[in-house]
Amino acid sequence: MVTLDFAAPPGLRALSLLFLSCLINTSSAGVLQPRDDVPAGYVSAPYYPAPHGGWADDWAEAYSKAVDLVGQMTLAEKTNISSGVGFFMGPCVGNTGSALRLGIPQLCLQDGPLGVRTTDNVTAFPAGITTGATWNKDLMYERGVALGQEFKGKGANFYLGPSVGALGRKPRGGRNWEGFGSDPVLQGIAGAQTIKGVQEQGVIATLKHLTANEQEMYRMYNVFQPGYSSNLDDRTMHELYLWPFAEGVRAGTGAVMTSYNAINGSATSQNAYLINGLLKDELGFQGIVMTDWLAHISGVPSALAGLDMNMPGDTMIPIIFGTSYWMYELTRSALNGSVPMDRINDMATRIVATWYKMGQDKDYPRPNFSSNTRDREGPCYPSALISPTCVVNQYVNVQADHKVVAKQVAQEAITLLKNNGSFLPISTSAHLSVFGTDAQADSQGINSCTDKSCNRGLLGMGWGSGSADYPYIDDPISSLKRKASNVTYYNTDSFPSVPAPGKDDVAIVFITSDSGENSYTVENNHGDRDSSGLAAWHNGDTLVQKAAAKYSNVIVVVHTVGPIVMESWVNLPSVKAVLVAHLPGQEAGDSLTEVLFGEVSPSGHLPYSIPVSEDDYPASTDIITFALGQAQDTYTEGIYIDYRHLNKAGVKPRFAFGHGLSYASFELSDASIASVTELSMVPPARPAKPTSPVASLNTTIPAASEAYYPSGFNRIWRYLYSWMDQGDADKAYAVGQSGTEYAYPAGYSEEQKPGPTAGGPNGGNPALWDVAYTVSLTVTNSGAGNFSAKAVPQAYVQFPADSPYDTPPIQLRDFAKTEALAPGASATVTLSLTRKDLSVWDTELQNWVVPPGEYKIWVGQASDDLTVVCSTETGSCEAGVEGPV
Ligand SMILES: *[C@@H]1O[C@H](CO)[C@@H](O)[C@H](O)[C@H]1NC(C)=O
Ligand SMILES: *[C@@H]1O[C@H](CO)[C@@H](O)[C@H](O)[C@H]1NC(C)=O
Ligand SMILES: *[C@@H]1O[C@H](CO)[C@@H](O)[C@H](O)[C@H]1NC(C)=O
Ligand SMILES: *[C@@H]1O[C@H](CO)[C@@H](O)[C@H](O)[C@H]1NC(C)=O
Ligand SMILES: *[C@@H]1O[C@H](CO)[C@@H](O)[C@H](O)[C@H]1NC(C)=O
Ligand SMILES: *[C@@H]1O[C@H](CO)[C@@H](O)[C@H](O)[C@H]1NC(C)=O
Ligand SMILES: *[C@@H]1O[C@H](CO)[C@@H](O)[C@H](O)[C@H]1NC(C)=O
Ligand SMILES: *[C@@H]1O[C@H](CO)[C@@H](O)[C@H](O)[C@H]1NC(C)=O
Ligand SMILES: CC(=O)N[C@H]1CO[C@H](CO)[C@@H](O)[C@@H]1O
Repeated sequence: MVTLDFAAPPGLRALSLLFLSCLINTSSAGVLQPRDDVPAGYVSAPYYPAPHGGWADDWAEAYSKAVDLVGQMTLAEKTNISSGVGFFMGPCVGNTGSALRLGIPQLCLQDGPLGVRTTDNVTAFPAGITTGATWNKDLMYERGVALGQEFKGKGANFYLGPSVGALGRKPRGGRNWEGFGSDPVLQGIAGAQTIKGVQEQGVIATLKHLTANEQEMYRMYNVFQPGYSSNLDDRTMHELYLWPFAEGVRAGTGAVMTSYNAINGSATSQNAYLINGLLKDELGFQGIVMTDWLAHISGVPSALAGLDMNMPGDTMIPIIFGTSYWMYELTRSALNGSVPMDRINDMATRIVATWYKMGQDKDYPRPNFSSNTRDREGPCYPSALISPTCVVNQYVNVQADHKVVAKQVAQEAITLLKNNGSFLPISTSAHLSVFGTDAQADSQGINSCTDKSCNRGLLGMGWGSGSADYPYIDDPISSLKRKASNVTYYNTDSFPSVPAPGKDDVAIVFITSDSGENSYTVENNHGDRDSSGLAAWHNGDTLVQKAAAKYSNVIVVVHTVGPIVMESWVNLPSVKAVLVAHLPGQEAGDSLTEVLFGEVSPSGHLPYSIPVSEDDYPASTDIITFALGQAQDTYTEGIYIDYRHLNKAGVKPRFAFGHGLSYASFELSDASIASVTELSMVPPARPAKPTSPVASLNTTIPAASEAYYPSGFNRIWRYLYSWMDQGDADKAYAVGQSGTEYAYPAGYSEEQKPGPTAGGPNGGNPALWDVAYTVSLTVTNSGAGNFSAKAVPQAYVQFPADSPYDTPPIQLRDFAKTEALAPGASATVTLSLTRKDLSVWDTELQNWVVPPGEYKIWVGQASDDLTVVCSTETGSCEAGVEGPV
C-alpha cells in the first residue's frame, strides 16, 4: 500500500512530493476499475441546484453586507477567495486567496480540534473524547472559549474543529478520539457547545468530517484507488451520522468540512445529495462547505454539488506542479459557462458572509505564527522554488490561564470504572510503586515525534492532524512525587524485579492504547487500531497481571483513545481500582492525583461501552481491509452501534455506556414529567424559504478581461492564482457565448427550490427543537463516604413498544452534571426532550415522525443504571425501579 505522508517535515515534503509525482508519472497502472461495486440499492441521487445561502434571519445582516461586497468583485476575486493558494504556500495549513482591493484578506485555516497545531506557546487541551467523558456542558463550552481565544490570538480565522465524524461506529477507528463519544446526542451537544465557545471569540468553527468517516485506512482517493465508500441508508444517516451535524449547524457553525471517503460511491466533496440536499437544503446551512485536505477530485462537478472552498487548493496529484481543479480552472469554468455565475456568486457570498458574521472585518489579527517552521524568519511561500523571506513567527503566547480549564476537563473526565471496597481514594502516605512508561512524559522530548506519531511516554493525545504541541506536560509521576511521601517509579512496561511488597503497599500501573490519522503508521497501526485491536499497547495487560500477582492492591490507570478489553485483569481480586483518564493533554498529573488522593471525587462517565469481547460488536463495524478498486464499507448494522447494538442483542458489556463511579453515592428522587409542547405525528409545516439576496447578484458571464493576469504580474512558481492567461480566458469566454453545453449530471437544474418538508434554517424545521417534555428530579448526595461530588443524571428515551419502527431499547437524549454536592446536599435537575428526540426518520415521508403511544423516559447514572422512569402516557414518574437493560 502506498502511504502518502503529507505531514512530513518541510524538507522531506518537497522530496516526497517529487517522489510521488515520479511514481505516478512512470506508473502505467492508471486508475484501476473497482472490483467491488457499491452494493445494490445504495445510490447517491442527484440534487440540484446548490441552494443559496442567506435566507436565515440570524444571517441576514451578514449576507446583506456580503452581497454588497461580492457585487463589487471581479470574477477572479470571487474564485480567488474560494480556494487555497497551495499546499505550504503560507503560514497556516490552509490559506485562501484574497480580494484585498475590497478588504478581504487571505484567510488562515488551522488544525486542530484540541489546540493550535504545529506551533508554540499554546495550550494542549484534552482531546474530544476526554471532553465528552466530562458530561459537563459548561466545561465543553469553556474549553471552546479558550480554544477560540488561542486561535484568534495566533491570527487563525478558522478553527478546524470540532470533529463529530468519526462518530465512533468502529471501536478500532483511528480518529474517534478527536470527537466526543459513540453517541450522536453526546457528540451533538459537545460539538455545539464547542462551536458556541469558539465562535463567540470571532473564530469560524469548522464542523467535520461530513460524514460516515469511520475508519482511516483506504480513506483517500489516489491514482491507485478511490477512497472507500460508506454505504448507509437514509434513516441511519439521519438518526446517527447527520445528527451531530444538525446540532452544530443549529449552533451556528460557520463552516463544514467534508470527509475523504465516498458515500454510496460518490465522494463527499462532490456528493450533491449530501451537500446540496442534506446539508444546505434540509439542514439549511448558511456557511461555507470546504474539502478535507487534498480531497478535491473534480472542478465543475464539485462546484455544482455545493462545495464552496477547496483546501489547500491543489489537486492531489501531482501536487508538486501546483495545479488546481479550481482557481484558474474555476475561473475558466465560469467564463465557459459550465459553472453558472449564480453558483460562483453563492460561494463567494457564503465565504464573505461568514467572515462578517464572526466580526472578522473588525481588527482581526493576521497570522503571526508559521506551521512550517519554528524559526523567526523563513520563506513566505515554503513550497515555492524561490521565495522571499518573511518574519513568520512572533511567538505570541496565547495560553493565558487556559491551563485551568484544560485541567478541569482532564479531571472531570476521569472515569472510575471499578473501586472494590472503596479502595480509592488512597492516602499520600501509602507506599506507592508506579509502573509503566506512560506515567512519565517522553524523555526524548515531549514533542519529539512529528504530530505525536509515536506512543512514547505519557499518552496525552492521539496522532495526526488532530494533535498539537505541548508547551509542557504535568505528568503523573511528577505529581505523584510532589504529593506522596513514598513513591518508587519503575519506568518500564515489562514488569521488573521488585522487593517483596508489604500487604498495604499499592501498585499503580499505567497502560495505554493509541490511534490516529492514516498519514502515519505507529507500531504497525495504520491510523486505526488495526494491529493492536482493543488490547493495551506495550503488553500493558501483562504488566497489570504481573503487578496483580505480586501486589495485593493494584490501581490501573488507562490513557486511551477508546475502549480496551480488560478481561484478562479487571476481575483479579488485587485489582482494586480502575480509572480511565482518556487523553488528558498537558494537564495529566494533578488532575489525576487529586482524584487518587481524594481531594476531588471522580465524575467522568464512559462516552462509549467497554465490551467483554470485541466480538460483541457487529462484524460490519470491523475495519474493512484492502480491496482492488474502491473498498466498500456497508453499514448493515444500521442504527445499532455501541450500546444500541449491545442492548438489542442482549449482550452485557463489562462497563456500560455512561458508567462512572464516584466516591459519593447519589439518590435520584422526586421525579416529575411535564408536557411542554403537544406533539402531532409530523411536525408543523416548516417556514417558507425566502428568496436569498444572493439571487440579486448579476449572473451574466462577465467580460474575459475580469480574469486576465495583471500585465507584468510576477508569478510565484507553484502558487495558485485565479487569474488566467488572456488567450485562455478569451477562448473560454467564446465557448461560454457559443452555447456549448457542459455534460451536466442527471437531474441537473438551475432553479432554486422551496426546500424539503423537513428542512429549515439552521438545522432543519425549527419545530424539531420544540421542547416536548421536561423531566425534573432531585439528585441527593446520600452522604455515604462523606465526599462532596458531582453527579451526572442521564435521560434515555424508550419508544412506544408497539411502534411500527424498529428502535433501539434506549437512546441517550439529554444529560446534566450537577455542581459538587456536599454530603447530604441536593440539586434539582431538569432534562429536556425535544420533538426530534421523540421522532424517528421516516424514509418514505422524508420527515421526522413521532410514533404514537407511550414513551418512557429513563433517568439514571449510566445506561445500565436507570432507576427513574417517567411515562408520557400517565404523566407520572417512579423512582427506585429496575432499568430496561
Ligand atoms: C444512500 O443510499 C441509500 C439507499 O438507497 C439511501 O437511502 C441514502 O439516502 C443514500 N445516501 C446518500 C447520501 O446518497
Ligand atoms: C488572490 O490572492 C493572492 C494572495 O493573497 C493575491 O496575491 C492576488 O492578488 C489575489 N487575486 C485577486 C484577483 O485578487
Ligand atoms: C499577532 O497576534 C497578536 C496578538 O493577537 C497581535 O498583537 C499581532 O498584531 C498579530 N500579528 C500580526 C502580524 O497581525
Ligand atoms: C469549461 O472549463 C472547465 C474547466 O477546465 C472544463 O471542465 C469544462 O469542460 C469546460 N466546459 C466546456 C463547455 O468546455
Ligand atoms: C517506602 O516504601 C517501601 C515499601 O514500598 C518501604 O520498604 C520503605 O521503608 C518506605 N520508605 C519510607 C521512607 O517510608
Ligand atoms: C472485591 O474484593 C473482595 C475482597 O475484598 C474480593 O473477594 C472480590 O473478589 C473482589 N471483587 C472484584 C470484582 O474484584
Ligand atoms: C451584469 O453583468 C454584465 C457582464 O458584466 C454587464 O454587462 C451588465 O451590465 C450587468 N448588469 C447589471 C444590471 O449590472
Ligand atoms: C466528613 O468530611 C469532613 C471534611 O472532609 C470532615 O470534617 C468530617 O469530620 C467528616 N465526617 C465524618 C463523619 O467522617
Ligand atoms: C512564554 C513562552 O512560553 N514563550 C515561549 C514561546 O515560544 C518560544 C519558541 O518556542 C520560546 O522560546 C518561548 O519560551
